[in-house]
Amino acid sequence: MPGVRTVARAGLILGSLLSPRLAPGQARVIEVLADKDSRYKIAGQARPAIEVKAGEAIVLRVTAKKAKSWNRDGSIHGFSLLRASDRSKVAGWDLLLHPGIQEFALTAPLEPGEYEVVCTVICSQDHEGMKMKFVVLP
Ligand SMILES: [Cu+2]
Repeated sequence: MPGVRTVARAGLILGSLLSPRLAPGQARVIEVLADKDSRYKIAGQARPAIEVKAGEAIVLRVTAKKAKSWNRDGSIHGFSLLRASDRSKVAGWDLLLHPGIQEFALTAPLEPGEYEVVCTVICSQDHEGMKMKFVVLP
């Protein structure tokens, strides 16, 4: 059944586009590029970092470009949020990225402090360096 997965994914994408949580003007949109050189990039930032307020509603719009290798499920990069203190994962922020543009409606952690975004897909020999600072302000 070759078409089934495609249809399921199209449904997911359509569903997220139509979701009321993504209504324009209600959440700040943060745009990130997960690039083919295994680096996160944000336009206008030499050292990309994300700053959010505790509990802030945001829409993360990620453009993902294939690097050297990818997961069997087709994901080419990850976007996973860790607490800097103990490297534990933040619930709801363990994202797998497919080629192209994806939007995620997310809520910032309630606990202010330093976090780190890391890639969870072994995307190239430079995968280990695919990380980005993330700060939650009170
Ligand atoms: Cu990656």
